[in-house]
Amino acid sequence: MGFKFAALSLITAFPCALAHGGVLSYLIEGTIYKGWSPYNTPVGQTGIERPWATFDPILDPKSSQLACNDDGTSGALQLTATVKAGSAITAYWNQVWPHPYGPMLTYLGLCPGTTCTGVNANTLKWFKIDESGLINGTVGKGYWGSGKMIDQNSSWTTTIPATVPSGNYLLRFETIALHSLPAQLYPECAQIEITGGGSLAPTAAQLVTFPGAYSATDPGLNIDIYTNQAQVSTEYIIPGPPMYGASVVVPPTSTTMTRTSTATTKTSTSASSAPTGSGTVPQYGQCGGSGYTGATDCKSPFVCTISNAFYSQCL
Ligand SMILES: *[C@@H]1O[C@H](CO)[C@@H](O)[C@H](O)[C@H]1NC(C)=O
Ligand SMILES: *[C@@H]1O[C@H](CO)[C@@H](O)[C@H](O)[C@H]1NC(C)=O
Ligand SMILES: [Cu+2]
Repeated sequence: MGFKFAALSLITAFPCALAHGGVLSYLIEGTIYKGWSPYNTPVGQTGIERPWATFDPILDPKSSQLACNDDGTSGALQLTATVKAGSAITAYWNQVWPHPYGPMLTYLGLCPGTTCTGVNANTLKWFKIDESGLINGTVGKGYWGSGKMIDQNSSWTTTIPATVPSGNYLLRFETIALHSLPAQLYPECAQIEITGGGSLAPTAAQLVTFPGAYSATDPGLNIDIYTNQAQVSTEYIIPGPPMYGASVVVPPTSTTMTRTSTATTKTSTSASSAPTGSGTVPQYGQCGGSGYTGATDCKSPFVCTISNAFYSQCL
């Protein structure tokens, strides 16, 4: 894919088929769950991941495959993992994931009824529970969520927010590669049942469909990382809706930022009286959260907003 682009040959040193892939397994509370193996026979395959057919990326953001890859329907021996709200899930991509430029995103879609098995992923409303875009440096030369994924043994760990209502969900991990245009989208889905959940439902603005959530003209997808401008720009807008849980607005001071664990259970949407405008963190950039030590002041007119205990962003 994309080998006609001159710049790509500098980055991709191995054949196309090896340069793509997807999520092959999951780790949930100490248990490893098999994903899907697209190049093995489907007969007898059993796991929590929805089946998918090839390592190739999806290049059309309006493709029906964007929900759970091709074809993303339940397998004959489909399993569902039980996960306690507030616990972590790690997804493992094929080693070594080759594309270090682009964001990581994780979504949940609530299934109607008592199981996701048989539910068409295109009918779900999805909300974003985790995202990582340009972490530092510039668009052209910086450190991205997907670079961090590679550094983490080609894996990504997402915490299911404790506030998410219990129920059956499709969990959609996605990595987007920006080394060529059009952008390469790599989504896969797993079936999980969340137990012990909270009562904070996503807002209408946080809910999207796949396809529907993205467009080829989104600034986070229609982006050329090889331009001169990209070598100096530090702004990147992650595609998709605002993050789930980002409804509590707090002043961007470090003392307030540490109070995230209590704030996430509130549903207040009252506007902050915090000053804005003097900061450096762009829209959707991280500005706080447990363990975060970077810049906390948002660019005008954005306000540092808690997503969860580990993440606040400028909205
Ligand atoms: C970017 O972040 C990574 C990981 O935190 C770090 O290793 C690297 O030194 C940072 N680079 C810059 C330019 O700050
Ligand atoms: C790295 O990922 C592989 C799966 O791709 C897994 O089997 C292995 O245990 C992981 N290694 C570590 C140190 O986590
Ligand atoms: Cu690839």
